[in-house]
Amino acid sequence: MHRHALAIALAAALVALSAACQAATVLVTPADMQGWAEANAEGSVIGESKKYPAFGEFRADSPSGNPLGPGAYFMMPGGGLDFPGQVWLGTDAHNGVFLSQITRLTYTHFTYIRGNNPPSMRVAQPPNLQLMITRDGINYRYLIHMPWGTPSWENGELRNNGIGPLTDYEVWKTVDCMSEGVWWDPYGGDWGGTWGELLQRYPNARLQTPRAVGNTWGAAETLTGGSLNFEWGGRKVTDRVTGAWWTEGYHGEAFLDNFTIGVNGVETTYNFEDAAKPAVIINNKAAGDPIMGEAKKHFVFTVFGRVDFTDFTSDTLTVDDGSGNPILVKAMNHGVNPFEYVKVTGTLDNATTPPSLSSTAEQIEKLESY
Ligand SMILES: [Ca+2]
Repeated sequence: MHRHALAIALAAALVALSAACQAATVLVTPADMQGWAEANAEGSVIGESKKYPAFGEFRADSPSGNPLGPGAYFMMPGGGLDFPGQVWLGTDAHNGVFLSQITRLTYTHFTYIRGNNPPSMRVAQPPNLQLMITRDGINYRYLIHMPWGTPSWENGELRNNGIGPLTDYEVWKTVDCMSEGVWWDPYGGDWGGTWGELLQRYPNARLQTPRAVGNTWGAAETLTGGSLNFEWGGRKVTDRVTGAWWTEGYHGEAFLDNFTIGVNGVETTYNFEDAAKPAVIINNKAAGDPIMGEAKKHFVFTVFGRVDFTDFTSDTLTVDDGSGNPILVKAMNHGVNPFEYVKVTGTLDNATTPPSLSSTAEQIEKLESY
């Protein structure tokens, strides 16, 4: 696309943009955190003056295949064998929600295999979801979800010192915290179990703002001050339940995105990006242009076309604007049918064949006529 055409398209897109929204998808950027907070703590080794910096940041780009790409939240906990570095991204927006009201807890991560000590040893867990709750309005508990590993029981207690399956590294993986992995309750007698078992254990538990901002192990604190956090990097070096916890994120690197929480069936999805991206209208042919490799970091795109039967499922559809250059649209429960004309806005992945657009049902508009 010529620069001139891009400018015209941008102007048109800004008009179209103002008509959109009432979104169940919330854009989270450094300029508008929507209640999320970042925090990190450097790692250290007793007797060493050297520190092991940990950091997290919103990035414009992330590896191909991110359902809400290209931007995402990058996490790097660093090292520090005695006090491992930590990266936190959390919110208190759901304070007061009962666990029994939660109907969905999913997120997507891309975790590099390298890390640990030696570096050839892979990190044991991806960035994981952690919840501060009260079980009765008084007593706090802290719940840590561990997606990876094969849990086993010893003397009625959970053990989970496994690591992720090779197929789960360096690809975008969506974790369903209510059906996968194990919830660990380290402040409640080192118990672990499934989400269903957790609800039986704490039937009246609800998310609760921590007592203080901090990361003291065993205290009702989180480093973001929020009750719902993603945290990566072991805060406790070794635990009798999990084994060597420091291996979880030690010297690891990962991207995090696409967190969805459902409360009584009402779902909110958080899209982590470095900045709000204006929408640009393009024809389908332009989606395959090499310039899109750069442009996709700065814009979302709107395409038009007729839906055909190619790769048609409840979550995917293909649009063709008549140019013979189809675009695959990925949108959960999109609700459109073959032969309908649609206008779709989303994030572009030009590295796929055909190019693909990650979108949502609310970003798809059916057109009366073309
Ligand atoms: Ca994103």
